[in-house]
Amino acid sequence: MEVRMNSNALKLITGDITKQTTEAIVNAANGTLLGGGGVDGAIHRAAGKELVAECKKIREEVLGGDDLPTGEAVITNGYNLPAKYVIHTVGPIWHGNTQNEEALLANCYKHSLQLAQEKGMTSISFPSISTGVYRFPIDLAARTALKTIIHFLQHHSFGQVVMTLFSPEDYRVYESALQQLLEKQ
Ligand code: AR6
Repeated sequence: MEVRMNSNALKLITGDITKQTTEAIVNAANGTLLGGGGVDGAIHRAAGKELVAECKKIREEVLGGDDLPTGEAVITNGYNLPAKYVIHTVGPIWHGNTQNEEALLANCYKHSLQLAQEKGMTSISFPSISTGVYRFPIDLAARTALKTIIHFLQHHSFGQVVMTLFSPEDYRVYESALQQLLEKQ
Protein backbone atom coordinates (compact mmCIF):
# COMPACT_ATOMS: atom_id res chain seq x y z
CA MET A 1 0.00 0.00 0.00
CA GLU A 2 1.32 3.45 -0.89
CA VAL A 3 -0.05 6.89 -0.10
CA ARG A 4 1.21 10.27 -1.31
CA MET A 5 1.48 13.31 0.93
CA ASN A 6 2.53 16.54 -0.79
CA SER A 7 5.79 15.54 -2.50
CA ASN A 8 6.27 12.57 -0.13
CA ALA A 9 5.33 8.90 -0.23
CA LEU A 10 4.51 6.54 2.62
CA LYS A 11 4.72 2.89 1.69
CA LEU A 12 3.84 -0.27 3.64
CA ILE A 13 5.57 -3.49 2.58
CA THR A 14 6.15 -6.99 3.91
CA GLY A 15 9.84 -7.86 3.96
CA ASP A 16 13.25 -8.05 5.56
CA ILE A 17 14.66 -4.64 6.45
CA THR A 18 18.27 -5.79 5.92
CA LYS A 19 17.47 -6.08 2.20
CA GLN A 20 16.01 -2.58 1.80
CA THR A 21 17.73 -0.17 -0.57
CA THR A 22 16.54 3.09 0.99
CA GLU A 23 19.39 5.43 2.00
CA ALA A 24 18.83 4.60 5.66
CA ILE A 25 17.24 1.75 7.56
CA VAL A 26 16.22 2.09 11.20
CA ASN A 27 17.32 -0.38 13.85
CA ALA A 28 15.10 -1.20 16.85
CA ALA A 29 18.13 -1.32 19.15
CA ASN A 30 18.58 -1.43 22.91
CA GLY A 31 20.28 1.32 24.91
CA THR A 32 23.69 -0.36 24.88
CA LEU A 33 23.80 -0.15 21.04
CA LEU A 34 25.87 -3.33 21.18
CA GLY A 35 23.42 -5.59 19.33
CA GLY A 36 20.82 -8.10 20.43
CA GLY A 37 18.19 -10.40 18.93
CA GLY A 38 15.31 -9.72 16.53
CA VAL A 39 15.77 -7.04 13.91
CA ASP A 40 18.83 -5.68 15.78
CA GLY A 41 20.61 -9.05 15.49
CA ALA A 42 19.66 -9.36 11.81
CA ILE A 43 20.98 -5.86 11.00
CA HIS A 44 24.28 -6.44 12.82
CA ARG A 45 24.77 -9.83 11.12
CA ALA A 46 24.12 -8.38 7.67
CA ALA A 47 26.20 -5.21 8.21
CA GLY A 48 29.27 -7.02 9.58
CA LYS A 49 31.55 -6.41 12.57
CA GLU A 50 32.39 -2.82 11.68
CA LEU A 51 28.87 -1.83 12.73
CA VAL A 52 29.29 -2.83 16.37
CA ALA A 53 32.71 -1.16 16.40
CA GLU A 54 31.19 2.15 15.30
CA CYS A 55 28.36 1.74 17.83
CA LYS A 56 30.93 1.21 20.61
CA LYS A 57 32.73 4.37 19.54
CA ILE A 58 29.50 6.41 19.67
CA ARG A 59 28.74 4.98 23.10
CA GLU A 60 32.16 5.99 24.41
CA GLU A 61 32.72 9.28 22.58
CA VAL A 62 29.22 10.73 22.19
CA LEU A 63 27.27 9.17 25.06
CA GLY A 64 30.11 9.22 27.63
CA GLY A 65 29.76 5.46 28.18
CA ASP A 66 26.04 5.70 28.96
CA ASP A 67 23.10 4.03 27.25
CA LEU A 68 21.22 5.80 24.45
CA PRO A 69 18.00 7.02 26.13
CA THR A 70 14.68 5.54 24.99
CA GLY A 71 13.17 7.54 22.12
CA GLU A 72 16.50 9.00 20.96
CA ALA A 73 18.38 8.14 17.74
CA VAL A 74 21.96 8.01 16.46
CA ILE A 75 23.38 7.30 13.01
CA THR A 76 26.13 4.99 11.73
CA ASN A 77 27.28 3.71 8.36
CA GLY A 78 25.58 0.66 6.87
CA TYR A 79 28.78 -1.25 5.92
CA ASN A 80 27.75 -4.47 4.10
CA LEU A 81 24.07 -3.52 4.00
CA PRO A 82 22.49 -2.18 0.81
CA ALA A 83 21.44 0.89 2.84
CA LYS A 84 24.19 3.50 3.24
CA TYR A 85 23.23 4.36 6.84
CA VAL A 86 21.66 2.77 9.89
CA ILE A 87 19.72 4.94 12.33
CA HIS A 88 19.65 3.26 15.72
CA THR A 89 16.76 4.11 18.03
CA VAL A 90 15.62 2.58 21.31
CA GLY A 91 11.94 1.78 21.62
CA PRO A 92 10.10 1.66 24.95
CA ILE A 93 9.52 -1.62 26.79
CA TRP A 94 5.75 -2.04 27.24
CA HIS A 95 4.63 -1.66 30.86
CA GLY A 96 0.86 -1.44 30.23
CA ASN A 97 1.12 2.20 29.07
CA THR A 98 2.03 3.33 32.60
CA GLN A 99 5.42 4.80 31.65
CA ASN A 100 4.69 7.16 28.78
CA GLU A 101 5.32 4.40 26.24
CA GLU A 102 3.17 5.93 23.47
CA ALA A 103 5.04 9.26 23.52
CA LEU A 104 8.40 7.49 23.73
CA LEU A 105 7.55 5.34 20.71
CA ALA A 106 6.46 8.44 18.77
CA ASN A 107 9.83 10.02 19.66
CA CYS A 108 11.66 7.08 18.05
CA TYR A 109 9.98 7.79 14.70
CA LYS A 110 10.19 11.57 15.03
CA HIS A 111 13.88 11.68 15.99
CA SER A 112 14.87 9.12 13.31
CA LEU A 113 13.08 11.16 10.62
CA GLN A 114 14.64 14.41 11.88
CA LEU A 115 18.12 12.86 11.83
CA ALA A 116 17.62 11.50 8.30
CA GLN A 117 16.45 14.90 7.09
CA GLU A 118 19.34 16.73 8.81
CA LYS A 119 21.72 14.42 6.90
CA GLY A 120 20.02 15.29 3.62
CA MET A 121 18.50 11.85 3.05
CA THR A 122 15.34 11.35 1.02
CA SER A 123 14.43 7.74 1.85
CA ILE A 124 14.21 5.65 5.00
CA SER A 125 12.83 2.24 6.05
CA PHE A 126 11.47 1.50 9.52
CA PRO A 127 10.74 -1.83 11.21
CA SER A 128 7.85 -2.13 13.65
CA ILE A 129 9.74 -0.73 16.66
CA SER A 130 9.01 -2.24 20.13
CA THR A 131 6.44 -4.82 18.96
CA GLY A 132 8.75 -7.86 19.34
CA VAL A 133 10.80 -8.51 22.48
CA TYR A 134 9.60 -5.18 23.98
CA ARG A 135 5.92 -6.39 23.76
CA PHE A 136 4.28 -3.09 22.73
CA PRO A 137 0.76 -4.04 21.42
CA ILE A 138 1.01 -3.88 17.65
CA ASP A 139 -2.32 -2.15 16.95
CA LEU A 140 -1.43 0.79 19.21
CA ALA A 141 2.17 0.76 17.93
CA ALA A 142 0.91 0.92 14.32
CA ARG A 143 -1.37 3.90 15.05
CA THR A 144 1.41 5.71 16.93
CA ALA A 145 4.05 5.06 14.26
CA LEU A 146 1.83 6.03 11.33
CA LYS A 147 0.41 9.15 13.03
CA THR A 148 3.95 10.36 13.73
CA ILE A 149 5.19 9.64 10.19
CA ILE A 150 2.11 11.27 8.59
CA HIS A 151 2.50 14.37 10.78
CA PHE A 152 6.17 14.65 9.75
CA LEU A 153 5.41 14.20 6.03
CA GLN A 154 2.63 16.79 6.18
CA HIS A 155 5.08 19.37 7.53
CA HIS A 156 8.31 18.52 5.67
CA SER A 157 9.44 17.86 2.16
CA PHE A 158 11.30 14.60 2.71
CA GLY A 159 10.85 11.85 0.12
CA GLN A 160 9.97 8.23 0.81
CA VAL A 161 9.20 6.48 4.10
CA VAL A 162 8.82 2.70 4.03
CA MET A 163 7.36 0.65 6.89
CA THR A 164 8.87 -2.81 6.48
CA LEU A 165 6.66 -5.36 8.23
CA PHE A 166 8.16 -8.75 8.88
CA SER A 167 4.97 -10.84 8.60
CA PRO A 168 1.72 -10.63 6.61
CA GLU A 169 -0.16 -10.40 9.96
CA ASP A 170 1.83 -7.32 10.98
CA TYR A 171 1.30 -5.84 7.50
CA ARG A 172 -2.47 -6.20 7.84
CA VAL A 173 -2.45 -4.43 11.22
CA TYR A 174 -0.50 -1.48 9.79
CA GLU A 175 -2.65 -1.40 6.63
CA SER A 176 -5.90 -1.17 8.57
CA ALA A 177 -4.42 1.45 10.95
CA LEU A 178 -3.34 3.53 7.94
CA GLN A 179 -6.76 3.24 6.30
CA GLN A 180 -8.46 4.38 9.53
CA LEU A 181 -6.09 7.34 9.96
CA LEU A 182 -6.65 8.47 6.36
CA GLU A 183 -10.44 8.25 6.73
CA LYS A 184 -10.25 10.61 9.73
CA GLN A 185 -8.33 13.31 7.82
N1 AR6 B 1 13.22 -7.14 9.10
C1 AR6 B 1 12.11 -6.46 9.51
N2 AR6 B 1 11.52 -6.67 10.70
C2 AR6 B 1 12.05 -7.62 11.50
C3 AR6 B 1 13.20 -8.36 11.16
C4 AR6 B 1 13.79 -8.10 9.89
N3 AR6 B 1 14.87 -8.75 9.48
N4 AR6 B 1 13.47 -9.22 12.19
C5 AR6 B 1 12.53 -9.02 13.13
N5 AR6 B 1 11.67 -8.06 12.72
P1 AR6 B 1 12.31 -6.80 17.90
P2 AR6 B 1 11.82 -4.62 19.84
C6 AR6 B 1 10.49 -7.51 13.40
O1 AR6 B 1 12.12 -7.82 18.96
O2 AR6 B 1 10.49 -5.17 20.21
C7 AR6 B 1 16.51 -6.74 20.42
O3 AR6 B 1 17.12 -7.82 21.07
C8 AR6 B 1 9.83 -8.32 14.47
O4 AR6 B 1 9.00 -9.34 13.89
O5 AR6 B 1 13.43 -6.97 16.93
O6 AR6 B 1 11.95 -3.15 19.59
C9 AR6 B 1 17.15 -5.40 20.76
O7 AR6 B 1 18.53 -5.51 21.01
C10 AR6 B 1 9.01 -7.27 15.19
O8 AR6 B 1 7.81 -7.03 14.48
O9 AR6 B 1 12.50 -5.31 18.55
C11 AR6 B 1 16.39 -4.98 21.99
O10 AR6 B 1 16.93 -5.55 23.15
C12 AR6 B 1 9.87 -6.01 15.06
O11 AR6 B 1 10.88 -6.33 14.09
C13 AR6 B 1 15.00 -5.52 21.75
O12 AR6 B 1 15.16 -6.65 20.88
C14 AR6 B 1 10.55 -5.58 16.35
O13 AR6 B 1 10.93 -6.70 17.11
C15 AR6 B 1 14.10 -4.52 21.06
O14 AR6 B 1 12.81 -5.03 21.01
